Amino acid sequence: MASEFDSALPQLSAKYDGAPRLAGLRPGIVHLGLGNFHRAHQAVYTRAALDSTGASDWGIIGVGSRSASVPDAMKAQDLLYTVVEISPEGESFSIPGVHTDAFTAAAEPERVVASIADATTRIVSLTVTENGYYYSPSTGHLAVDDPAIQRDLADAARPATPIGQIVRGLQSRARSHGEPITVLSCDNLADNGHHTERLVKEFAGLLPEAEATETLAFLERHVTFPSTMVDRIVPATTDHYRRLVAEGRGYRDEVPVPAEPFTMWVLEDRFAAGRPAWEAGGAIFSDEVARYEELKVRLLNGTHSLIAYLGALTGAATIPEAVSKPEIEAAARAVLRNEYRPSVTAPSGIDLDEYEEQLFTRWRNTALGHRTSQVGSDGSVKLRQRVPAPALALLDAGRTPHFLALTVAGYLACLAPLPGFDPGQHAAAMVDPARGALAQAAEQSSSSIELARRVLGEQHLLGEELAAREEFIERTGELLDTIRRHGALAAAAEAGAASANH
Ligand code: CS2
Repeated sequence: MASEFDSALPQLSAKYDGAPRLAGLRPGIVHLGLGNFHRAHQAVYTRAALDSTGASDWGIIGVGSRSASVPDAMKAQDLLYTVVEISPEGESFSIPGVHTDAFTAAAEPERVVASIADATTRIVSLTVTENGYYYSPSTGHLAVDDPAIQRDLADAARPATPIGQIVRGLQSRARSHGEPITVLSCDNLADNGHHTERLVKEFAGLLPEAEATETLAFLERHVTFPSTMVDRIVPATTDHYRRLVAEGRGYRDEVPVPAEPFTMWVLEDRFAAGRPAWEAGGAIFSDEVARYEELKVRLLNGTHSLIAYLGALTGAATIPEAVSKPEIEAAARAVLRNEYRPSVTAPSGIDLDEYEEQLFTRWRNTALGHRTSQVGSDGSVKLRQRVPAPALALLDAGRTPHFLALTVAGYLACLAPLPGFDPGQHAAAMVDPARGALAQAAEQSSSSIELARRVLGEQHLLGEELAAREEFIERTGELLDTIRRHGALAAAAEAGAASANH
């Protein structure tokens, strides 16, 4: 990871940066998923909480899933890294300094279990992406047949999936000291607390009978699963951001995290064993988390997906570049206003017109350079959270969700290109667990509509309910055909004309 341009500079370390970590920090949180999002979100709120209260027992043990690059780099930097806040006006730098350890689950699975089981751990939080929950997108239940879940059920000591890790850690807690704990999902899943609770309980229920009974009883009495809404646009780290840190701060940081200035965190205040005073960093404790979450997953994330697919198909490397194309902005406004908005109820105090304008300002942050390939990745799990509920609501009301169908058509054009259609380099860079299955579906299909039927109707990519809505599938197939023949902007115009005629 080391880059040549700054090799003469000192490396970020406690010694170099005047010990920015709080003195005597002790761990209270185990966090699964040491990616950029956690490091620019929960870590920043935690620092504000610790600064404001002087508490020193809410340090975070960061657990990366497979790759050792972030944990290793953090350890080489005394567990420090820089958050680079990027606004059109310039950059600002901060060092959260709240981690007390960092390691990789794949290399030390027993340690994950032991850390969750440790009595000093009172929160286990997760940012493992939509893809890390091992649930079936079509039913919402635990993917029991997935080989990774099967392995975790068979091998108590070395779980590899986050749900397996949590259950094994909680089992060990139940047996050793029985201290309460909170499981805190911070991923973009509707009703993420209940969703996680359901998967954890389903996994626990599959253990041998006596173990299942003991673990489920502990879960019932001593574990809570608050729901959360998390929001901050956090692109991937590149040399560009390493260089900004080198120039702005005069030290080398191998793992800085770029982030937009906007940040939001809304949580249910149901913690079984206390929590940091995250409100000091601006977190909102609310009974309306479900509304905030729906608002965010649909208006922000859903519209983001459409911008990413149309952008990638028209050669845009970044979200700001994509949304600066008038046709893409118009499509984004149409899907947000006419197709996502009807299915959400604004939380008290939120003005939806202002929310929309703020989203466009955030997406236009050119300095941030958030990539279309990043937002377009993992669509098979993300779209399931974003598209079906609002699409079904419109269909039930007798309306055709043209732009939601366009979102799915854009996704299929990028990930399942039919022979002879080249979606371009940004689509090729999208990563998706369903890529193999989608490529196979494309190979077996002789037309766009056949492909849409196969993927949505037979394979239930967007769940069982939408699989039964022929009208939606056909609309997706037609728009996909227009993308193939005339390009993504022509398909956006077609969706716009069809909506206007309604
Ligand atoms: C994006 C999100 O990649 C995606 O799917 O929509 O990562 C988005 O940037 C964040 O949720 C913003 O909070």
